[in-house]
Amino acid sequence: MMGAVHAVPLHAETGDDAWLRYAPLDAVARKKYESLPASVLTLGDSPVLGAAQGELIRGVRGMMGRTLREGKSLPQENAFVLGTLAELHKADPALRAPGDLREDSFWLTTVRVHGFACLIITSPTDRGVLYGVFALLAKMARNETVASLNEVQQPFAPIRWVNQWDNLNGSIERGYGGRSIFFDAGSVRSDLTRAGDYARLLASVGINGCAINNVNADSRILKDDFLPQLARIADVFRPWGVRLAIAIDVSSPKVIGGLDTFDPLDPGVSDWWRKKVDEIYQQIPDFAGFIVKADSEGRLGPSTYGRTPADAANVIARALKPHGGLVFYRAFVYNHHLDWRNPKNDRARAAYDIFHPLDGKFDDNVVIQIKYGPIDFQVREPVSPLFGGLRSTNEAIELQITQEYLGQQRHLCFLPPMWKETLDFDLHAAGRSTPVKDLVAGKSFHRPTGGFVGVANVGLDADWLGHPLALANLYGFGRLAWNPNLSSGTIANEWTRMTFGNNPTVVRTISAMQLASWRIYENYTGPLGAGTLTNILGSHYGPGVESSERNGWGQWHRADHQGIGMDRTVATGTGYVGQYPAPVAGKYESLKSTPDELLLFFHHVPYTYVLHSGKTVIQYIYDSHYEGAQQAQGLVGQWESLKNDLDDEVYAAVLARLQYQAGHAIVWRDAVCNWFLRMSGIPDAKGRVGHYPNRIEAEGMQLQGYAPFDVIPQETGSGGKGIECAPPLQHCDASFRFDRAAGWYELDVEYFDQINGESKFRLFVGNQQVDEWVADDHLPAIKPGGDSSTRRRITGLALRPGDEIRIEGFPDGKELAPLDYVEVFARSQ
Ligand code: GCW
Repeated sequence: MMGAVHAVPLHAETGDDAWLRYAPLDAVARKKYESLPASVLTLGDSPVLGAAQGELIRGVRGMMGRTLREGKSLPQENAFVLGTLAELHKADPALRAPGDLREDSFWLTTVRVHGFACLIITSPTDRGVLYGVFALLAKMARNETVASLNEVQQPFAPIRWVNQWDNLNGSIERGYGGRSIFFDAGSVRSDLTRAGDYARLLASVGINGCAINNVNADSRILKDDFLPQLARIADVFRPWGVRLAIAIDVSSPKVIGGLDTFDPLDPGVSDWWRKKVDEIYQQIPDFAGFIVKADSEGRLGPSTYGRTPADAANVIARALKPHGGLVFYRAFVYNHHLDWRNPKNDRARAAYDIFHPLDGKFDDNVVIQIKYGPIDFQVREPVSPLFGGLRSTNEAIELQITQEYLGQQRHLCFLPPMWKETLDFDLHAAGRSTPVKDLVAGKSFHRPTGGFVGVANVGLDADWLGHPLALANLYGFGRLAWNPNLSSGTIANEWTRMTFGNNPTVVRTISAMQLASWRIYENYTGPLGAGTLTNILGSHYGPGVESSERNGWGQWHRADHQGIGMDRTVATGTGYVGQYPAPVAGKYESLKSTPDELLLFFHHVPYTYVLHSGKTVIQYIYDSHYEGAQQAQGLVGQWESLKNDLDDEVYAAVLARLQYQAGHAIVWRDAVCNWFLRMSGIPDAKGRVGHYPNRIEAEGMQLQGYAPFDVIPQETGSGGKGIECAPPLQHCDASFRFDRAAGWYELDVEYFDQINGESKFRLFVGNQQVDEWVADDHLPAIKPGGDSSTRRRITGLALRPGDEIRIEGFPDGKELAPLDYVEVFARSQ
């Protein structure tokens, strides 16, 4: 079957299979694996073992072009042998695992059984066997050696879950990869193929639980007629060892249960939960548990009855206990009507203030699910002090795979470097070394359970998350949940090899892009711990510096004419710093020892304050934004260098995303810099902010039909203004004369692409049409501004002085062919 293979065809690299492509290996790699067995023997029989065997066959077939023979009895030839330790021991009492293996761990070893060379994949559990198969196939995909294997891998923590924020109508809250793979129009989808594919992806990195619906939960999910539908999802998860969980509304006993209360201390309520849970387990025997968001962002909760989160969690936990289920109670509980005028108020304090006093009051099958930082998934936050504030309570860290505040998968932002900083952070709880990873895994205080939860929000899009490179975040979350000691570099390298193959240039380039991307994003968005500076009242996407202030949401940065930052010190501020154990509190309490990157999270300083780096705060804001925008443009070039090494389709898809990002990074740069220039009155020492010599503002062009309008907020449009072509006009013109030397130029047209229309544009030089495009992207915007501002780049234009450059705009719907400016660069720039 195997003929010599000289050139490996480039296979489509997007699609359902993500990093599980099993693309044919090149001749050298095949040679390496040639002596692997030709048959597979699976001891025992279960859906998970079936999936494990099927995966092994699939992977070997894909990579080696060989179909393994299925054996049923003890090896009569060299074989892969799959089975639990117990089964293996029955078959060959001489086989003993090296030491104690924890649940879900696996052992890969090459031994002789009955005289035949066997590659054994075993574990205390079926699920661990499946993980072992994935690990072996991953090694092959990455061309690693598998000869004389003897390797044990143990998961760092028992809880390795993802949450999906899917609504029953099929939309996904903060989802950017298409509609729900689970729900449509109020019910579970009839075709659950993608749900099964998802479970396979999750299993391949060791994820063992998935909560499928929005934490802003619809209580219908617990209705009797919904449970059989949930059972169908559990069925497609089961072969992959992924247990189903759901988010619930604590008011369900009242809303759908017909009771007149949902008071957790009411016996009728506890009865209701017990019956409901029993009913669930009748249909889903391996049901994993509930996620609870209560007393948060308008959700009802125990505070209605003057009860505590512990009361609410425990009544549900007691119903689940006999069945082995867990309750994840989210610590994301805060008052979003905080009085912003009171300088002592601080949303960051909420989780610790509420949950720390309850430590020890939660049942053993309750897990407090804590976001990594005290605010809300910002580009830079300190570690939540609550991780160190619970010692007699289980906890899990909540990380966000979906890039809600981090570019929504339109911007490249590889998150493992950020997650690692959190996980490795030493909180020094109880006066000793307690890194967050140990705390959440339950190691520091010997808790029965704990671990990692990632909010994934994959959707029906072929690439799951909406950006082919964003899948590295799902992969990376799983890998870190399995082993938080892996480096970000290792994770990037593994993922790239499995997704794009082992070409060293490709691996080096993509890994480097991924590893740089979070800091690039931080550079052109929120500096020095001030928060992402996005529009927090709406999309959470484009720049919206002002939106944080003067409202009750508490994402304040307190920037005014003199300075910026939240004083969270004990001495003069909100006292938040005091929630950390002394060694950490000491560091953050003092300006001098607070690291620059978190300065504005902890302190209010004048714009002229000099950072450890030697720059003033204001100049740092300007410089980092210019640097970030330039780095974003650099990503485009790095990707372009791979043109001949990648599948055309994925090359083009990623290129388009990166070009868009580079343009949007300039929107960010200009909005943030101009806002701070206006606020501080301190000019950019390098003279860039507010000066755009190559820019021709649309409102300054010759207009026919087009009329100027104010962009709101003003800094999200260049010069604060744009132009629009309003009804009844169906077509407008804006033109200007080119007045520079003859030569080759590049021309950037900045326009606004809203979701409520698909305007058309045409660009002319003299009478010649040189470009046309439709503003048909699906950005989260219904008006011109920072969310919708988009760049069209036209390269290689021969221009002469006196040429007329003209843009024709054709409005559509509510999108009035809006334009912001044109920027003309000599080609060498
Ligand atoms: O970040 C905020 C999001 C909400 C989300 C909430 C939460 C599901 O903007 O969309 O609600 O966090 O985590 O509960």
